[in-house]
Amino acid sequence: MSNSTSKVPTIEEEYNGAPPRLQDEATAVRDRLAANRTLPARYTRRRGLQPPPGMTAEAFLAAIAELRAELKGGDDLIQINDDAIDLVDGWYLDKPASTHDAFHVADPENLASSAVIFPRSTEDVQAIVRWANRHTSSSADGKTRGVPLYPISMGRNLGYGGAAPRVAGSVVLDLGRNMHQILSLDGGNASCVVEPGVTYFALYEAVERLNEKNKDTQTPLWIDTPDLGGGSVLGNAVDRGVGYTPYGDHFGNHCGMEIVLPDGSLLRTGMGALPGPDGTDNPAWQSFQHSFGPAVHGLFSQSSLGIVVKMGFHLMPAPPAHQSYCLTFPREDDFAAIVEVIRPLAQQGVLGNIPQLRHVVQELNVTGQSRETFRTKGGSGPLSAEEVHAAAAKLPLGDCSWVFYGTQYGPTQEALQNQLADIYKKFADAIPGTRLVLPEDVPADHYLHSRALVCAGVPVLRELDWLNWVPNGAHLFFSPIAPTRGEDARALHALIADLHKKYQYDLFPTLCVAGREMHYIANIVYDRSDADAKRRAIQLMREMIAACAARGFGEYRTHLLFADQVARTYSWGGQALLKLHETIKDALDPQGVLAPGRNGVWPAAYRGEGWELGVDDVDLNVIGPKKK
Ligand code: EUG
Repeated sequence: MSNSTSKVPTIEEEYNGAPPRLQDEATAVRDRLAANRTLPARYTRRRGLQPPPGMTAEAFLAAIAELRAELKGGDDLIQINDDAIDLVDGWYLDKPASTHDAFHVADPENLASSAVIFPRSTEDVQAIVRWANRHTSSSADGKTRGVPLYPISMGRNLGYGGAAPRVAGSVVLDLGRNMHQILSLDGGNASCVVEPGVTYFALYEAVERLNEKNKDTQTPLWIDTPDLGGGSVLGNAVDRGVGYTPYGDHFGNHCGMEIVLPDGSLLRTGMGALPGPDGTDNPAWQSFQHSFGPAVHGLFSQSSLGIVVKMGFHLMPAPPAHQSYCLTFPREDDFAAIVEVIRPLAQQGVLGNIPQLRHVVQELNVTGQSRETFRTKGGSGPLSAEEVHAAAAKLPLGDCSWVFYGTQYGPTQEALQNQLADIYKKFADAIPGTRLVLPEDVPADHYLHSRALVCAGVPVLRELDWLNWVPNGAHLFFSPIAPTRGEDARALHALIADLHKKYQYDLFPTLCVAGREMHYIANIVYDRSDADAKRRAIQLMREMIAACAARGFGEYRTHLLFADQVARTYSWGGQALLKLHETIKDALDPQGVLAPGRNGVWPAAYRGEGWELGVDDVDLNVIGPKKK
């Protein structure tokens, strides 16, 4: 619980806590966010317990009582979200509200769950899935469906829906609380196996201990972390999240999963499908991602086809030397040229990692100060370009328009200096006014130091500072993919910038640029207490999704409430992809118990009732089937 007089617990005290090295920083970040909150810390429910759709509260509570008896776990294993359980947004390192979306974009009760279950084991998860299939109700047109379950790992998918289920009244399976063991850490194979509740913070600490133990005999290992370290390693990977070392493709670097299928049976992917001798795990389970026959592992990422309870990952042997740096570019319209320089460098493997290209406005918000701190011209709404540049001029990087944050890895510092000189020259030749900035050139609290840690696999908390931009800060990510090409970059950026202007939002573009594609991440930061700001954020998302799709740009991931719209933009061949997703969903989960609606895929027992939210759905305070 947030309590501004107490320290954030450490990871030794609570599995969801902060690493000891970041305890004071975490406490300060939390208290700063709390000071910017004008909303009450908790909201009382107005709608009371929301049972699963089609089930009465009585039938639901009777089913829960049966499960409670079956699990023999006592009261700690199941929380019923009735009037006794307030909605608490909390903050990032609290166990984020598994009652609703802590970063609600509409009424927080619109995505409220009916109950939260905290399974202790794979067997518990199997029992819960079988229970959900036994307790059926009827859809409006008479189709049989089970209790909707919504599995989360840490529930920290903030900006994409957090811990909230897509169908209000679903039962959240909070896997993290009781399933947070690192099941294996194999220095020789450079791999690990984790449960859903293992955070980047926790895995980092464990790998550091292993490195210390083996320091005389083995190259140290790195993990790969996204921008924030509190998330689940497994959860982020199944959502196809991104990190910044050479192992930054999290799903791509997984190796082997154990999965509870929607009928409660168990599956192992990869070499784990072949039993090891005498009941052991297959010796190559964390060595080879594939098995034999049609590949199925992809079916379990961004999906509702199974609950991943164990997942293996490769770990990167630390390079002897690494060097982070930034390059600054003076003009707004240098953007396309920057992207053109990155493409060949990334394709040739000259760039060491997935760099971030950020607009200079992020130099402002990552200081953790509010927008009003930088306002000089009066008024309200987004800062003007003049205000942004005037403020940037006073910050360590000075005035510029774009900042490239890169990292090189290599055998020696000398080799890295040569690489840096080559990279700088490529940019400077194409873009007049390019400047190179090294960590020693900026103060200790500059963001470059935080990036340098992330790019060396050290998880941090720094990116939360964005949220102070407005009071009650929350955010939504808009995350389209575009080819790494100047003209596409320019077109995409123009579409997004125009719509931000129309809906009066500051535009915060961060691009993660690879050799052939780039993830354009626009972070929409809004005030959770401001109903008008929320409505504008929703309209902005809806119009960006539609306008980008019309130009061929589609999202790699999205918030729950926009998933239907995004899924339906992938419409080639008469919605061939969505049709296949539905066919597979119906075959594996005929009663639709697992995460109905997740990523836009609705089970047969929900289709045709009007659950899907489309471009015109802007009022999201109450969501549910629309009468046809
Ligand atoms: C970020 C990157 C992401 C994402 C959300 C946020 C980075 C923000 C590449 O994917 O999905 C600074």
